[in-house]
Amino acid sequence: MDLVPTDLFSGNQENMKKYTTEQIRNVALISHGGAGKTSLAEAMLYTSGAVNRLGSVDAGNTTTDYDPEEVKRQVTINTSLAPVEWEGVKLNLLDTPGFFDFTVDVKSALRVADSAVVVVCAVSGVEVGTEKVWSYAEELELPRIVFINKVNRENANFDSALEQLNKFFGVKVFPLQFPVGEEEQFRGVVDLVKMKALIYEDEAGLSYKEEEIPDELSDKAEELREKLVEAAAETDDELMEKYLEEFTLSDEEIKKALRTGTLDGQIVPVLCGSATKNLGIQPLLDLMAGALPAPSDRPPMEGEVPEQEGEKTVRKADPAEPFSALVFKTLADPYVGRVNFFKVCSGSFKADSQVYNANRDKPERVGSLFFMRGKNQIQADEIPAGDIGSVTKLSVTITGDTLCDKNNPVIFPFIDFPEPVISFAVWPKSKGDEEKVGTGLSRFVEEDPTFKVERNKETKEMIISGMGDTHLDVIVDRLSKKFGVEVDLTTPKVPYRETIKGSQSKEGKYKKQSGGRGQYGHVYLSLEPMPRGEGFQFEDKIVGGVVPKQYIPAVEKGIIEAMEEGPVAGYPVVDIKATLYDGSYHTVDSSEMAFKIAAAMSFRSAMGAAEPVLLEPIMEVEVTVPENFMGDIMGDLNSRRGRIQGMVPGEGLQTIKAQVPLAEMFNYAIDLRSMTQGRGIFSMKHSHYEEVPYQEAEKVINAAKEEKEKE
Ligand SMILES: Nc1nc2c(ncn2[C@@H]2O[C@H](COP(=O)(O)OP(=O)(O)O)[C@@H](O)[C@H]2O)c(=O)[nH]1
Ligand SMILES: [Mg+2]
Repeated sequence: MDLVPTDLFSGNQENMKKYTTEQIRNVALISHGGAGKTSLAEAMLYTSGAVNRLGSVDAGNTTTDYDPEEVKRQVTINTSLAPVEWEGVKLNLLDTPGFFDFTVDVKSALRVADSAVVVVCAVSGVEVGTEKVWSYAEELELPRIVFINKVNRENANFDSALEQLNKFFGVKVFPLQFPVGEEEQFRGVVDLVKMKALIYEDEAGLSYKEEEIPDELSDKAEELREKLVEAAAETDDELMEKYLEEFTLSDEEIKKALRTGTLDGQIVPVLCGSATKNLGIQPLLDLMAGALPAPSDRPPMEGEVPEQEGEKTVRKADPAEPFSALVFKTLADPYVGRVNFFKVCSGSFKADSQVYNANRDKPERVGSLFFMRGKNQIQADEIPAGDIGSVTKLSVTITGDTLCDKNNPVIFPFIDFPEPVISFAVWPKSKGDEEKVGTGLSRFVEEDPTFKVERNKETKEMIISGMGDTHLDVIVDRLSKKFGVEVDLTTPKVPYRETIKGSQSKEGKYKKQSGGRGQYGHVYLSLEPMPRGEGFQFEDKIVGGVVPKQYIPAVEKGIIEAMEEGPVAGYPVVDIKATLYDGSYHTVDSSEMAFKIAAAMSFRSAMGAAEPVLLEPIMEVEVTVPENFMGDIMGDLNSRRGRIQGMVPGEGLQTIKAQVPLAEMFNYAIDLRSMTQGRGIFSMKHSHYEEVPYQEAEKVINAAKEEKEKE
C-alpha cells in the first residue's frame, strides 16, 4: 500500500561522548499533566548546552514533543528521550506524558528508569496525577527527587506545595532549597547545603551568583538547615553519633548522606525553580548527577528462563554479563519502519549483530543502533549495560519483549496493560478504504498495547478502543496523516441479548407434500430460563425413538440457529435450557433439514410465549476522584442507571465502585473529565448481563424495528 511519508525522525546526526554504565542515570520525568516536564527537559538540554535555544511547549518547538500530534495539542503523547550530559554523567531523561490517556507510557518508562524526578506545580500543588505517578514510583521503589516548578507563576506558593507533599507523601519529602521571591519576584533559591542564596542575573538563567542569604530569609534557612542536618544524620549510625556529639555535620557529610538517603528512599529531596525561565536548573542537574543511582546501583533485573517453567534468573547492569535488553516502546512509522526503544539490562548491545527475541523465540538481525534525542539520532556502535537506545527495522519485536543472547535466554516481565475505557465504531469516509483502514489500525496496535481493534460479530461493526477520546482522536489523525485515509467514528451498538423469564412448551411441525418425496419433521420442545451466564443447554428426553437418534443433532442445531435472532428485537438468545420431549417422524419424508426447521418453529413459538426479555451488558466501574467531587459523581452514576457498590476512601481521594449498564457508559471518559476538570479517573470491565428495564427496552425495540424497516 502507499504510505504517506512523515518526517517523524529527522535523520539529523549528532555526536556524543561514550559513557560507561556507572556514568549513566536513567531518570523519568513524571507528574500530573501540565506541571512542566517537557519544559523542564528542554531547560536541562539548554542549560547543558545540548540545544542552543530554549524551546517552548507553547511555541511547539521543544526537543521531546516533536510529534506533529504533540505540537498540535501541546501535550506529550509518547515518552521520548533526551540525553543530557552534565559533569561527566549522562542523564537519560525520559519525558513522559501526564495525560491519563497515555498512562501506559509512564509505566513503561518507569519500568526502565532507575529513578524519577517528580514535577509539581507551585500553583496547583499535589494533584490526582501526582499521586498516581508517585504510587507507581513507590511500587518500583524508585529513588526520587521532587522539583517544584512554576515558582515564577502568579499564585505560586512553594510552602503550600511543600506542605501538601508532606501531607500526602510524608516527612521524608525534604526541601534542600526554598525560593528567593515568588511569582514575578522569583530570582533564585536558598541552598540549604551551601547555606547561600543562588541568585540569577542573566535573562537566560544560565549563570547565578552565590550570595549571603538575605536577612529576612535567614531564620527560615536556619530552621530548615537544622532539620536537614538531622535528616542526614538519620541515614547512617556513624553520622548520627557524630551529630549527637557535635550537633553538626560537614557539607560533604550532608551530601553523602543525601545520596545514601535518596538511593534507599529514606529521603526525597525537594528543589524548586522555573522551567520556562530556566531558573534553578543547574542545582537540579547537580543533584541528579550526584544523588541519583547509576543502573549498577539498582538491584539486578529478575527474569524467567524461557521454556524452563518457573526457573528464575537475574541480570546485573554489568557489561561483562551476557547480553539482554528490554524493549519499552515501539513506534510504527511508515517512513522509517518500526522503531524500538530499549534499555540494555546486561552485557552490551552491538550494532550489526544478531540477537534473540526470547518472547517470540525468533532471531532478529540488528543493523544500526542509535541514541535518540527527541527526533534526532545519534549513531552508536555499541550500547553498554544500563544505557537506553533505539533500533529500527526489527521484524517481530514489539513493546515488552526481551532481546538477549540466544545461549543465555531470559524474559523480563513487563507491565500489566490496562483495559481500554472508551470505544467507537469506525467507518471509512470513502467506500473501498476498508482495507487501508484495517492495515493502518493494525500498525497502531503493534506500537500501542492499550489500543485495540475488533470486529464485533454480533453488531458487525469495526470497534476501536482506547484509553480516552484524545487517544482515539490521535489515532484518527495519524490514520489520515500516515495512511491517507479519513474515517468517521460513531457510538458503537450495544450488544444486547435476549432470554426468557417463564417456561413454555410448544409443538413444531414441518410438513410438505408436493408429489415425489415430501418433508416431515415434528417435535415438542420445552424452554426454561437458566441463571445469567449459563448460555445454552440442550436435553434429549425422547423415549421409544419417537424422534429417531439420527435427527436429534439436527434438532439441537435448529435451536442454536434460531437463537441467533430473538423475538424481542432480533438479538442473540442466551441462558435458556431446551428440552426435546416428544415428536414423531415419517419413514420416507423425514430428514435432518425437516427436523431442523421443525425445531426452529417450536423454539420460536415457545420463546414468544415464555416472557421474552431484553438483556444488556452491565459494567463493573471504578471511579477515583478528589473528595469534593463525590456528590456530583454519585448523582451522575445514578442518572446512568448505576448501582453504587461501595466506596474506598484514600488520602483526599475516593474510589467509587458501581455497576452501570454499558449503554450509559460510552461517553463516560469524556464526561468524567469535564465533571472533574481532568482530575477523575476510571476503569471498567464487563461484569454480567441483566434485564433491561421496561422503558429502556421500549427504545431499543423501536430502534430495532426502524432498522428492520430501513432494510
Ligand atoms: N509560568 C510558567 N509556566 C510554565 C513553567 N513550566 C512550564 N510552564 C507552562 O506550563 C504548560 C505545560 O508545560 P509542559 O512542559 O507541557 O508540561 P508537561 O505536561 O508536564 O510536559 C506550558 O504552557 C508551559 O509553558 C514555569 O516554570 N513557569
Ligand atoms: Mg509533556
